[in-house]
Amino acid sequence: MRVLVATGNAGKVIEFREALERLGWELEGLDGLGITLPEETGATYEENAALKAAFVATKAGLPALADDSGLEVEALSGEPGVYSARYGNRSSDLERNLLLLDNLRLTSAPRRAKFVSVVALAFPNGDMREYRGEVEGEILEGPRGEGGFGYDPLFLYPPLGRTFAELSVEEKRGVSHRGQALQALAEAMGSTPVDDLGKPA
Ligand code: ITT
Repeated sequence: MRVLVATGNAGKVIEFREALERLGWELEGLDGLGITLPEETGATYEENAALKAAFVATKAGLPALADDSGLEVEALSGEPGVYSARYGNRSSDLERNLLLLDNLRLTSAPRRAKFVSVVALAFPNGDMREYRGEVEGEILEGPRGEGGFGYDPLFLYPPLGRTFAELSVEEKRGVSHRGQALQALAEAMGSTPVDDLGKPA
């Protein structure tokens, strides 16, 4: 089955491909299709993931996968959360990481945080399935590691004693928010005959 990956984030594409390889789907990016993702006007991860996946599935006439995700930091009342990609209107991962560290310097509260991911699979007939994953960790006082993307270098995963940027794609998938959401999707899809996909569940 051909499935479009409705994201402009190259890091997410790598994680989608690695996690869903076993389904045997042909995962394709949006390059060359002339499709621009819609503005994320939703107030929740679920709304934004559905918005992106449904928009692309309808435009392209193919099933489409999207992820909406974010980092929720306890000492910052859950910020940046659903606005993680636009935190402080900063335009790069590095600037957003520096802003997060600055904002945390002002507080002595514990640096507990969680990543949340909602993965949506939309079909051109309007059918939609969504899967959610969450993982808890701590925000370090400085970056560690070269892998991953976004806030990964600041996110310590205590059971492994490493940041997400210090894990391989496979290791990150085994414990991460997105890995969990994609695992739930793969289990549900793996047991669904291809002919039944796209029909309301
Ligand atoms: P698309 O909307 O095109 O998929 P995006 O990067 O804008 O890409 P989101 O709107 O879902 O995606 O924003 C999620 C942000 O949360 C992302 O840009 C990162 O800053 C952060 N984030 C989410 N998952 C992450 C992860 O696994 N590792 C590090 N940062 C992550």
